[in-house]
Amino acid sequence: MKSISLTQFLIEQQREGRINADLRLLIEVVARACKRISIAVGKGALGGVLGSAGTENVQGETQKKLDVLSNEILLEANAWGGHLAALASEEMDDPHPIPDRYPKGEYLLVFDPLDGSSNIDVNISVGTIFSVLRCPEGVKEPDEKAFLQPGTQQVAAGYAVYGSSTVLVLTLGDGVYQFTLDREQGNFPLTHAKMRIPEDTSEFAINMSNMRHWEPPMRRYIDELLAGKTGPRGRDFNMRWVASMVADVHRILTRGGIFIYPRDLKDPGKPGKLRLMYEANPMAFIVEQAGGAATTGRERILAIAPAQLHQRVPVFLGSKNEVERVTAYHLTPADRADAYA
Ligand code: P6P
Repeated sequence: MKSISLTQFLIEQQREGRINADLRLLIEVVARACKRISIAVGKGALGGVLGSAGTENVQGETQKKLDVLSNEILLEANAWGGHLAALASEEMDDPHPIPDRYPKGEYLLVFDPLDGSSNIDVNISVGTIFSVLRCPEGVKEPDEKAFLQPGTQQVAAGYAVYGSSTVLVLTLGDGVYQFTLDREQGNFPLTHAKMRIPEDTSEFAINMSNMRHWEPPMRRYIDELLAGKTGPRGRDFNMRWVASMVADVHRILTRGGIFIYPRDLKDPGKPGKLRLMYEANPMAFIVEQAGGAATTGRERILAIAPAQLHQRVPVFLGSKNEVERVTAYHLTPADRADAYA
């Protein structure tokens, strides 16, 4: 059966009253920006955009040239359409206003323009993550406070993975859809509809080098997985870690698994590495829409009331039964550690 394009999918969603014209335009503009980023990333060393930009972002991380370029592509693509009130990005300290020469719209777009960018120079998949919120009623000049809404307020979320193929994964609140870039036509045909994450899995994703810094429930959970057939789980597990959240999450969306970036005691003041507004929230929305679960180990990610635009949280997401198990371990008082055997 001939698949429909992203444009036709969005028009049908609008006809069904699920989205309005501005949100349709927003998604199409972001998809076109992701296509441009895919082209830039795909040039690799030939594009003259590998390596460091010689600058740091608000996270104190060295920016890659492609981080800066991807951010600029998304800002430029979203400036003129009249669908946004403001934008915010991992790469910018503060929200970015829509230039006065253009009309403003009702939506806020917050994004990580190039997630996993430390992998660019070694040709490992990277991606773009985005989240769409409504601008609060009556707010004409949205500041950081306008963005500080719990993840349950998202009207859309998605990511692109620039890998062996370029895929765009999207939820509008009624299931998860995957579109694959047709490089000859330049469009995004729908290739997977209503994606579901298996509730059980034997595959986990975590950076094991931080093990000595983990909290006890985290140690317990991973030790049990590593014990495999000989341990309390009674079966062997497999491990993957791409160090690009988009790539790990896309694998989990496609075949199941659990992705974990826990808080660790290496830096007790830091609640985790990943950022709530433009990594954890959009991915949690997508994962829950696909039948998975997403917590901080102690609470549902989408329920968190954000305090800062760039705040970090621990992330446990993926196959529902595994996320529930490891969350239960974190919520079980230490003296009853065997309670969830
Ligand atoms: P580590 C990439 O920098 C990122 O933000 C996520 O995409 C990825 O999951 C994580 O950090 C990798 O972190 O500590 O393993 O390099």
